[in-house]
Amino acid sequence: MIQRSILVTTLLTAALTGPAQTPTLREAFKDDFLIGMAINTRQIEEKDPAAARLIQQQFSAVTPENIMKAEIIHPGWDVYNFDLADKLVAYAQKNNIKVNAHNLIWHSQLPGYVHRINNADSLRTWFTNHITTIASRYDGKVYSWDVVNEALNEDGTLRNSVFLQKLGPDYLIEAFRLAQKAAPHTKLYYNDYNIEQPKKRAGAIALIKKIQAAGVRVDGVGIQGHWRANNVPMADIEASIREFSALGIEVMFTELDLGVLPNPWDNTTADVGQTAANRAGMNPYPGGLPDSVADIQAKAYADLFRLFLKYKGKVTRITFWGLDDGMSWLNDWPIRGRTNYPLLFDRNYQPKKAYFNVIATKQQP
Ligand code: 9MR
Repeated sequence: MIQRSILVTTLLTAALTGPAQTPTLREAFKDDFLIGMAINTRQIEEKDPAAARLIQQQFSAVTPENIMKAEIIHPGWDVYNFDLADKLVAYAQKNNIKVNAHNLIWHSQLPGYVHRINNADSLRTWFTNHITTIASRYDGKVYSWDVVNEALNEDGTLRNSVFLQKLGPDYLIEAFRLAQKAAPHTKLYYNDYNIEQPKKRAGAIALIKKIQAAGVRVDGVGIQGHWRANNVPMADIEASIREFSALGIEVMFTELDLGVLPNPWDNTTADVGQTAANRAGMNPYPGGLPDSVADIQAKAYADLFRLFLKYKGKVTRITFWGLDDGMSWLNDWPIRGRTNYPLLFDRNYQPKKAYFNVIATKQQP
């Protein structure tokens, strides 16, 4: 009897001091910044009740991982497929979650017919119709747009995309001008990876200044944040927050994940066009995340959140690129079929050590 009551007391104490008492991400950071995640089709359709509950409890913002990209939302010259995006807007309204729409102009995941347009006038017509039709439909329904995604090379010059080739360098100003007209109530952002790195950052700053100088609205910049847990460029990230916010715009971390697997290259990229073959040693943790690696990741996430809190007000949103480790794109990129662990929730939707460390940055800043 005595033993049983000790057990009950122990369980009760665990319940009170354990995860049940831990605030959720959206609660913990409610006075600091939005906390977002990249949402996929199954999650928008609430096919999995456990995932639906977790998203609703933990996140104050969502970014559609794929369904608002041109290839899905605008599959033919005159054909738009708004079904899933409309569902997403309804889902977000119901759950009091903000939508960052992703994205209007990106060289990747373009539908095939766009690649076959070979004269500049037709591409300009497509560009104008695409931005105007989609941005106006969701004005006032989504909170923000990634207007242009990944327009820069690593050296800060403009990527040689179909848009640069056919429309010239001012296509970026034009994209924001069209978005501003079509979506006057929606925040407009430029989004890219590695723009915390000095050369690419300088290119992004020049680009934003050029848009501003043209009298066109740009409200913020999204630094994607696909980094490795053992190598997060903290000094570059801090310099970027300062330099971008000095332009009078919001700074966001829009696709955060901290991978733990070996890099097949010696550079860092998030270019989905670059892939690598599998080879021995490239998938070291198929059976589970070792504690020593979980500790490195948890510390890296905590260091990052302490930095984000230092700049709250300038940093306005942190979005994770996925809900749980099982869903992450990093299981299949740059090498297919690996087992990665980049997020705060494990494959069973349980919070990881990194999650508790992130929350603790609020409790012991
Ligand atoms: O996570 C997305 C993955 O499901 C898609 O297959 C991929 C295709 O291009 O795009 C991924 O998301 C990318 C995002 O839209 C832009 N930045 C890089 C992201 C990871 O590749």
